[in-house]
Amino acid sequence: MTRQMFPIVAICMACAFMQVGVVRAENGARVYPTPKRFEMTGGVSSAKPRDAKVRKVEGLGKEDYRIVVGKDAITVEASAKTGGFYAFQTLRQLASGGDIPCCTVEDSPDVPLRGVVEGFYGRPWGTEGRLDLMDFMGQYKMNCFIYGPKDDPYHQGKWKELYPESMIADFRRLLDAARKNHVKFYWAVHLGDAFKDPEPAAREAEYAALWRKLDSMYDVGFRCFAVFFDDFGNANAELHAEISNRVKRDFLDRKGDCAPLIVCPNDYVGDDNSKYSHVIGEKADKDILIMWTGMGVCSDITADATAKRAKALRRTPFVWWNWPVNDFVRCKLPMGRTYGVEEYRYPGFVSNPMENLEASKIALFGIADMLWNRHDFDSIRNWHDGIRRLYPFAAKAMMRFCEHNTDPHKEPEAMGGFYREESERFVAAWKAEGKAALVRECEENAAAAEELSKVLPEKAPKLWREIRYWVAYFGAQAREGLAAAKGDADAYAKAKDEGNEIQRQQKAYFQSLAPEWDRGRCMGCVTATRHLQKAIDDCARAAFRGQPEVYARYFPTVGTSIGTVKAVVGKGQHFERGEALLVMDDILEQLTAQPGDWIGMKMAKNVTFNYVWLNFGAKDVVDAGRVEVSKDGGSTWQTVALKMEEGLIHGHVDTEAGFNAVRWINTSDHQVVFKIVRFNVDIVK
Ligand code: LOG
Repeated sequence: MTRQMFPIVAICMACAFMQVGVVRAENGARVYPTPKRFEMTGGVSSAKPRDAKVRKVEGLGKEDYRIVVGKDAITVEASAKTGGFYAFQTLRQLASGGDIPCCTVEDSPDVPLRGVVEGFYGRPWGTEGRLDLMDFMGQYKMNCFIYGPKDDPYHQGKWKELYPESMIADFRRLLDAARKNHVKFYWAVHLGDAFKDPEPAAREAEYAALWRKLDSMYDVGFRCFAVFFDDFGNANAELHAEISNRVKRDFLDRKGDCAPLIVCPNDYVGDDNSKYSHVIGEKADKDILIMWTGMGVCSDITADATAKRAKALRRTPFVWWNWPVNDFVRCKLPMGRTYGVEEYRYPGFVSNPMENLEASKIALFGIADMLWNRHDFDSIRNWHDGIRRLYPFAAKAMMRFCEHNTDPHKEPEAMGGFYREESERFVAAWKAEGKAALVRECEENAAAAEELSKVLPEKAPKLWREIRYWVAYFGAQAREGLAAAKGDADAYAKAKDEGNEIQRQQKAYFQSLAPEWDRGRCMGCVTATRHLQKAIDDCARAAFRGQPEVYARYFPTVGTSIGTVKAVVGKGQHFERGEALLVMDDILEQLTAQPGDWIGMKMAKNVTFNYVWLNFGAKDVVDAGRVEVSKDGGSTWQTVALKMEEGLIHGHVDTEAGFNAVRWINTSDHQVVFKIVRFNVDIVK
């Protein structure tokens, strides 16, 4: 057999091997993603990965490879450069513990397109983040990155405008990094409700703008494209199929060197019950990949639901998995294990992560493994190994932090059942032992928070920048728990105030970084909300029963008659309580109030207010109702006259009156659709 070296593999090996010391796997020879066949043949090799002989062979897929590590030689077989590159990634991990063990490896991926969609709302990752991600993806054999951050105006909104020069230069760097890591870098355009004017001339003008934009991206070097229609009112499946087909036929096919088109439809949720999915499935060309998020926006991905959706779409859906995205609960960090996806022959599968890229890597480490080799995927082992590998200097403390920070939902039962197990070990202990378990958990959590705050700033500065307020809050929460368990009112108040102060600082930090459009979306930070916080609150209520003033000032509540609000507001997390201010966080969901529907807040015990500020952003909503206040926590209400300006209602209420609840009520005879931009009161000192 003729021996052919792939120059690219040789170059990669030379440059990447200089980094070997960085990738210190503490778990011996385990390779991630788990190879399909891995056999130790005994002893260690004297050969180094750079000595590997690479042989081109026929009969293997482009990403497949074989490795034989013998006593004094290493051979690699692959049919294409990507296989060689992946073989090298495997060797690099094998070499991370020093000598390479003698072994044979035979490997190939399950899912053809595996990776990440940058598809969340919030601050896009930026070029440095994406460059770093390209290396991470190469290392863990992910091959598909879709660029579609909701808050890049050139992707959505102002998509007709061309990117400024500086961003073009950044894209070139990114494409280069993607190529080196064998990642297909898709650029997605979000068409929103463009093309809605059915006049042929208007349609053609939209197409002309689209070709101009796509051409400009092609000239930058993009060969992989996607079109998004998600989260807009216009659910016209015929139109979306037509646009998709024209992008494919009149743009991609004519260019001749582009990857198959990926489309995120307007209806991307559910099984075969959606008319839209049947229509787009029937009309869109068969080789267009159509995305789907599962039975809910965030959901487990079952084989049964996939098969049903496939029937409607006339093709297997390309999964857009909304995990570990947190744009709808930016106060939380989902850092739990990867599970809930059933085996299926998906043509592609991408994860939509958090805007906290570094903190998302634990999930991505799991997803990479799951997509490569489903059969040998061990969710728990992967999670532990991922944490050990990414943060070996603080693995135990990180594990504890992650264990308590996994659930992205406020009220998981209302989210189609998709919730992530959180604090499971503690829950079992709490049931069996009660307070003793809480004390033990909180002592260890406090120690973990302290250790992380000592180690991470130096060893993992990028992660630290993202999670430091959560780590601090985790510590304060632990002290709150200890104080509640002891019944120490002073310590409890101190810890609570400390937690509030950390949340305040997190918001200030967030807002210092956030562009104008994002400032209002800040939610502070919370940890271990699903079980641990509830146990702490129960304990506090019991401990301070005779003195409600101790804890009651920390428990304001949202009151409402609107079902969707009931579903999204969790206890206590929805408030920022400053010295003189109580703010209800904005609620991302669009709300509908029928005549008589109301939404309001009730102060904690002994707290009263004297100023109300309510921003709905729209005048017609303000005109449809009025503000009422109550002195008895909402049993009886009285109307107050406030100023109304455009979307705002605000003004003083009598300081002496002792008002402790406030609500807005729809007094019109029609329903109103609205968003709460801001709802706050000034607290009387
Ligand atoms: C958006 C996505 C967002 C995610 C989670 C899709 C296809 N689109 O409900 O941009 O990050 O939910 O909030 C979405 O999932 N829509």
